[in-house]
Amino acid sequence: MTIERDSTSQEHPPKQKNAKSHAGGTPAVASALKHVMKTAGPVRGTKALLDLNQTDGFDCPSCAWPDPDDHRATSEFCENGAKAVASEATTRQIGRDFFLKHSIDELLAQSDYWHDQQGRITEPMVLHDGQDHYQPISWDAAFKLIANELNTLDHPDQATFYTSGRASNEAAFLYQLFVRTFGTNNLPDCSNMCHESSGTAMMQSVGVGKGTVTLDDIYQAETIICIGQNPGTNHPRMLSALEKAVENDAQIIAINPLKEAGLVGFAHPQKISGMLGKSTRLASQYLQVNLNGDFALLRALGKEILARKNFDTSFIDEHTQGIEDYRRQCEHSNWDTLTSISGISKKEIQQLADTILRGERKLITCWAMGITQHRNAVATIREITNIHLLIGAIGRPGAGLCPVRGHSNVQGDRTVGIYEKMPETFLAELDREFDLNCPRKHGYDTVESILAMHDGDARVFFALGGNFLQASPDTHFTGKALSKCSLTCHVSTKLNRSHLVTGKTGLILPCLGRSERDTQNEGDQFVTCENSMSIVHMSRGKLKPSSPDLLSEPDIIARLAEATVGNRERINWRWLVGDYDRIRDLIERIIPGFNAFNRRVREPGGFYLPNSAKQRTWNTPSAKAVFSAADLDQIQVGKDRLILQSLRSHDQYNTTIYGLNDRYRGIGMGRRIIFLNPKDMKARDIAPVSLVDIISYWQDGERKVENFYAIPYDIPRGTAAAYFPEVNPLIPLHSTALESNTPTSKSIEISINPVP
Ligand SMILES: Nc1nc2c(c(=O)[nH]1)N[C@H]1C(S)=C(S)[C@@H](COP(=O)(O)OP(=O)(O)OC[C@H]3O[C@@H](n4cnc5c(=O)[nH]c(N)nc54)[C@H](O)[C@@H]3O)O[C@H]1N2
Ligand SMILES: Nc1nc2c(c(=O)[nH]1)N[C@H]1C(S)=C(S)[C@@H](COP(=O)(O)OP(=O)(O)OC[C@H]3O[C@@H](n4cnc5c(=O)[nH]c(N)nc54)[C@H](O)[C@@H]3O)O[C@H]1N2
Ligand SMILES: [Mo]
Repeated sequence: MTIERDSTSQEHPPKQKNAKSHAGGTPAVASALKHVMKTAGPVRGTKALLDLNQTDGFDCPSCAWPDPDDHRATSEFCENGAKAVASEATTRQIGRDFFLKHSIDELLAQSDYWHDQQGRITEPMVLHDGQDHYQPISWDAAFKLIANELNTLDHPDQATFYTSGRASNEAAFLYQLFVRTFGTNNLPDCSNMCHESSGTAMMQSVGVGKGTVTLDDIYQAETIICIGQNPGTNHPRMLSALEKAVENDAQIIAINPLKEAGLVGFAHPQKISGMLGKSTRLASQYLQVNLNGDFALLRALGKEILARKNFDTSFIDEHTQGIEDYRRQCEHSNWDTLTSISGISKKEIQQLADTILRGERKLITCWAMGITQHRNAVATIREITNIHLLIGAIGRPGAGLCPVRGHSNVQGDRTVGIYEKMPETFLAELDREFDLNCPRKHGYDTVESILAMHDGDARVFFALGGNFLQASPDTHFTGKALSKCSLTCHVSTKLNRSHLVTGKTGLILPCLGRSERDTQNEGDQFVTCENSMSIVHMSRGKLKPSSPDLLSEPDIIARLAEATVGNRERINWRWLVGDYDRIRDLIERIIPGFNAFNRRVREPGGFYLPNSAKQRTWNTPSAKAVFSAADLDQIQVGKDRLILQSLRSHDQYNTTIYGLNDRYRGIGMGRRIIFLNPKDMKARDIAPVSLVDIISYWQDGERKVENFYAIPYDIPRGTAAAYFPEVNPLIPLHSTALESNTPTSKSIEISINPVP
């Protein structure tokens, strides 16, 4: 079985043009409309766009950046949000005929791009042991099959239940309730591969695992650092907020090994000036840091601030602990080491210090995967916090920490219990409310789930959304792990590679998408999501469901729960999903901050969940915010090796490939490419756009992917970049961030060999 088919069917070299100097503008509008009209058609497409991100419409499934509290434009979405909606609202469909026509092997030979192009899955499908085609199965039979598998395990811990971050609060709450009633905490999620490092670090430093700022803070900030993040592609609506901040005299600092167009400048696609191609300059200082050089850069910045004695003594005295150890670390570190590791000169770091120390020192730091997916990610995020603590830039207007979340409800899923290590207070509340005896043993996270499946310790894999095979590290190993299961089951909207590498039995349970009307016993329902700034708000789909046989995610979970664990005195699963207000009432009873949930979420725009660090209350053991004094810990690679990061192109949503271009980076018609520094290419005799194989190294041996086009690019020497998920086969399963166990998708030791 070959599972590592290229993500695209690329036989021709990609086209390379100059990278763009700003994001947005008319090309963004044109690209958005093209995708929507082509895939969803004028009627369905236009309706979807008019509802997108409106207070009474549905939440954009593309990212977790918040919508303005007031003054929403009729087009409160971005190019990439429109592509996500087009992909979901497509009029194309696949059902029994499609699966009868295409065998598993045929489907495996197609690219991820092709898979997404086929359309929405319309009915439940099963792949029986030994068969090479999926067949239709009734919903009842599907639930019976899963319940039977689950109930014949020796122990509930032999099943693992993944969640991708699109699930609503209602679906996620019900899901974790079912899983814990069944008897396990095996609730891995995409967050394990995403912002886990942020949550881990922030809990240690400031006692809360979420960002502490609102959009108003962004507008009021004097300095905004965007580090390890590419908002022009992944959070395009953030650019409007940054533009507004710049108009209010904020300085934006970009810290990124690549010159990303969206950080350099922005032409607002919904403003006349933007349409005419006039762009606002965003970053006033662009630091092209070495890959994984951020810790050294931040340590140097702290050293500089301490040397200037320009810190906030009263904040430090009243609110923090540990400054002495941190100061010692800064004093002992040496400028030459810090500048050579970071690749940023002392002068540039001093200029950065000048910027953040001006005015009232209202600093916000925004970060994403460029920080969280390294071995030292947790320590680096604590180092970001150190800078904020030094100048008291947290818990006051215009200042704070802003981990920019990926999936639109990944933060909400955590809030309502999707976590393999939920705290005792939460579990005790579940026990009390539902008269349960929730397991206390921590469950498997994503990497541990893969290992458990591989070792035969987990035998049933269930996924609420996502594309586990392609999103996980070490695609080959993960594929083997999944195929050792007795049952793998996916609740999905679209076909993906995870459906094709199954356990003995494979199931696909097709569900409604965000944009679609969800009708239950008591009428049409809405769901709720929590965005990156802790605003809980409603999302109501209005499009006609793409097939009458689809069920909503909450309904699927309720039926599965009923079939597996049955109703209990205090849980009537099917009754709960008759009206999602009933599920929200339960969330209100269990989770702090949700008081009057059903009333408040109906107010336009929703409501903020409380954030202790924003109030300068520190839920740490010492009740203080904690300075971190970690040792400098830098990835080292062998001679002639490079460090590779895997990132997103402009035409994809994680593993869903919308198209083959990466417009801002100047790449056309290709994904199987590797960006390299021209000098590194020359030193290896690699010609531009020639083919190379990439080999990665880890203690357990080598991994290889073949036939990537080498693209000369403005990237620090000794580093490389290629697209996720094409290079996931290179990421060793055991190469994870310390403390958060997040795969190190941004630092992979590699070498490249020209293809003879
Ligand atoms: N259109 C679209 N939107 C999305 C997604 C999508 O795939 N497509 N995915 C969603 C999800 S789940 C997430 S988590 C977010 C991801 O959003 P991002 O984190 O912006 O996504 P990546 O493409 O992984 O980009 C990582 C950025 O970090 C930089 N970087 C890499 N290594 C380092 C480093 O060592 N130091 C520094 N300073 N920078 C580094 C890279 O050059 C790149 O600019 O986006 C969300 N939104
Ligand atoms: N190398 C590398 N690997 C990475 C990363 C990286 O930067 N580099 N990033 C990591 C990150 S940040 C993340 S978040 C993960 C993402 O991991 P996942 O969340 O598992 O992956 P997605 O690609 O977002 O999932 C796409 C699938 O979700 C299904 N889907 C879409 N909408 C819905 C819906 O409404 N309901 C349901 N039930 N299903 C739906 C569709 O079938 C689609 O095929 O990947 C991680 N993997
Ligand atoms: Mo993510």
